[in-house]
Amino acid sequence: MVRRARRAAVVFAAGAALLAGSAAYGAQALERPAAEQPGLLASTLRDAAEANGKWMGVAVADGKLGNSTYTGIAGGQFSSVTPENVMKWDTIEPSRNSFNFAGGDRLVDFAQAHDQQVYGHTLVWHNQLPNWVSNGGFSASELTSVMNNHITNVVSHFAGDVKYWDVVNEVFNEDGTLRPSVFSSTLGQSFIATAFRTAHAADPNAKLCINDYNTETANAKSNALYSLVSSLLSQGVPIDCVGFQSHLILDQVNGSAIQSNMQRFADLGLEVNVTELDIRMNTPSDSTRLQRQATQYASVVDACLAVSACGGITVWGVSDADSWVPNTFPGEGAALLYDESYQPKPAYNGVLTAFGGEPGDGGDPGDPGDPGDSGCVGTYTVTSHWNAGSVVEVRVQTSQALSGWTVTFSLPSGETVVGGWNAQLSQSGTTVTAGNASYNGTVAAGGTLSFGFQTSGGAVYSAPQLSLNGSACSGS
Ligand code: 9MR
Repeated sequence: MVRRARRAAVVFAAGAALLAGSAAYGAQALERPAAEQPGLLASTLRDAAEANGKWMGVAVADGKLGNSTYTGIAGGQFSSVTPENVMKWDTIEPSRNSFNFAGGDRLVDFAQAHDQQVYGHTLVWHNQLPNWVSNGGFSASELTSVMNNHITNVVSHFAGDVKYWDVVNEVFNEDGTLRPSVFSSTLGQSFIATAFRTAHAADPNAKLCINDYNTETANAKSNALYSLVSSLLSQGVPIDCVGFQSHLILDQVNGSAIQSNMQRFADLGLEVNVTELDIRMNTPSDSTRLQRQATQYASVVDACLAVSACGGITVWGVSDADSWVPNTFPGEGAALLYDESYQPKPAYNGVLTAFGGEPGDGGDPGDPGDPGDSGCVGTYTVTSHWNAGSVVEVRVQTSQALSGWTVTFSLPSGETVVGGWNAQLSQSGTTVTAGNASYNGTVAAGGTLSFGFQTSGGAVYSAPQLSLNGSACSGS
């Protein structure tokens, strides 16, 4: 019954027996007309950003790198990755002069496999700082040597692989005074210049940034940041960029104020980047707030587009299931571009269209040789069905080369995948995720991937929306 020579590891076991005993009532091809495709997407976020000379980044959680849905989106949609945690001091130098680069190396490997830059985060920060540093009782000269040793080892290890470094992170209080930390209280403000000089010596080619939150618009904190970087520049300190974290709140996003604030830093000759963007709201979300969120995300993209020195935008996590927000602000969340089932939200479209990606069928989605603007053409064919199940074949043509893929779609409630081939299938509620098998993850631009599965619990009689690596496909 299952006619594939090669079968991937199958998560579900019951399929073959069920199929062997079932009657097939004839093949029926169900294809979704292009006109019914919701959210036809012009291209990936990374391609849309790149068309404007910008990069589009995402914070990557080391613990999620085994999840093919997650990696499909992180690798397919973004051109820059920031380690969410694994390059912080507590991970990388947990005890004095003992370095753990494993997580950072994994991220670099991931980036290189997906043709991405790495945005290093972060060398000197009061948070996620091990006790041996914060409570070490070091003299000024000892602490300088501890800090310089950390920076030198980390930056040297990743030299050539990490393009940007957040050298210092969150050094200001909200009122613009220097934040108390072991560094500022032992060394005063001079630790900042020292950190930049040491990082530059370890990798003269890395772009060195200062990063902070609540500095996106003009206020006491961003004014202090402005004074600091002006003074660093006048002393010849090697600083290249300012990162505006941009942990924003729905309905408190002022795109033009963000733009003019970015511009004043750009006018100092610095690159300016949006480094940790999310826009949180009270949860549960609803469609009107998600639409407003999309508009507000777009206004941040517009600000970056309007400032030529804006290098790009990083969002702080792939999906709402990965975000730091609900843990820190109970009752808030829904802050990212993908929902908790890794489906693109209106905000995804907002970012894509702001970068000039164009929803619609630009190409001819009816032509299997032309994936059109959506980047992929999906075909969902029920090759046979009976009272309690069906056999389905899925084909997705891609406009761009893939090194690993994830196809997602929904089944009606009660419909369960019970076996499959040429993909690693899993199901959560009504959402089915099909990740590539070990042997078919590489697909050339214009090529087609295919896999199949059996269902039980009622047959599918209408073809669902297929998404490839997080982007909705048009139908063939
Ligand atoms: O997202 C990060 C979360 O997983 C960590 O638990 C947290 C610990 O401080 O740090 C989060 O990332 C922060 C980033 O490193 C700096 N800016 C604020 C981010 C959100 O807290």
